[in-house]
Amino acid sequence: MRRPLVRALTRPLALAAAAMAIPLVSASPAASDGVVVGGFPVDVSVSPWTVALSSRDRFGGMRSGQFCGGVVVGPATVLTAAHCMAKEVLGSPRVTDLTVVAGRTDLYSDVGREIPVGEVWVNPAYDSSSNSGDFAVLKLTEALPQSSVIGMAAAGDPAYTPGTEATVYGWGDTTGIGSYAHTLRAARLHVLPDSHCEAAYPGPAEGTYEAETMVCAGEVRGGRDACQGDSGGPLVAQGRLIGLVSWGSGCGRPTSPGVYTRVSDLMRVLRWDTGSRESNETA
Ligand code: 4AZ
Repeated sequence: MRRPLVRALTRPLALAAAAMAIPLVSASPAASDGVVVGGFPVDVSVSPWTVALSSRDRFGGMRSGQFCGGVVVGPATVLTAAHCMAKEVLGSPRVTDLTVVAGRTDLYSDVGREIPVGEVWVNPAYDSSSNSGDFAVLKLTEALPQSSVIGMAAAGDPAYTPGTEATVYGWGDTTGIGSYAHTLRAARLHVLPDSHCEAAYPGPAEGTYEAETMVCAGEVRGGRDACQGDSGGPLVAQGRLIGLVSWGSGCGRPTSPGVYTRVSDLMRVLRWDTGSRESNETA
């Protein structure tokens, strides 16, 4: 089902963005992703960098139109999963009301802010068959406060060390069978050795784990995991962003850990200056 891997692309964001049309592509029904099995409720004030991606036109207004998660990494810069921007998710023709919902714990409420997305840049090296390079950058039309921004863990950061405690956040499926949360939830997990995901996802049938571009996280006994609807949301360790919810086989299964987009690899692709909180794109 998922094929071998691809190359990683090191094109600067500004150039790549200029070269691409950045359409808000389209997609399919709510076949999107969800999060957090085995988690607990949290208020968004404890993780203000966790945002919901929304399109009411496509997903309806009930849960504020939420269909994926996102992470604020600069006042007007949000990361999400590339697969959240796929036409299978957003439908075709593309949605025109893509917004980021910030500061809203309960999607049934109207607390917080809804900020229209101005530009979408999908990693051109994203491979939908292997899920390698699963990230996209959204530029917001209004800035969020610096207090909403989380720092990213660069290559070599100890936060990536297997055994490190990590937390994933989202409004996704809490059961694995389509019970989407309307209030934000979090689950405590651990960074797992790459060998766990290499064993779980050795090849096409279940997907292929690629250590350079992905992070393996979960619990050896299962139970706690991201799930459908959580995609694009944050995996945080030691106060820094290490992953974006990307894929996995089912949710919370003991031998099928969650797979996350590796943030240090994404920083390399974006040529993100670790000394600053905005990408070179804005320089
Ligand atoms: C999904 O479909 C998805 N258990 C996200 C994360 C995981 C599985 C599926 C990991 O978006």
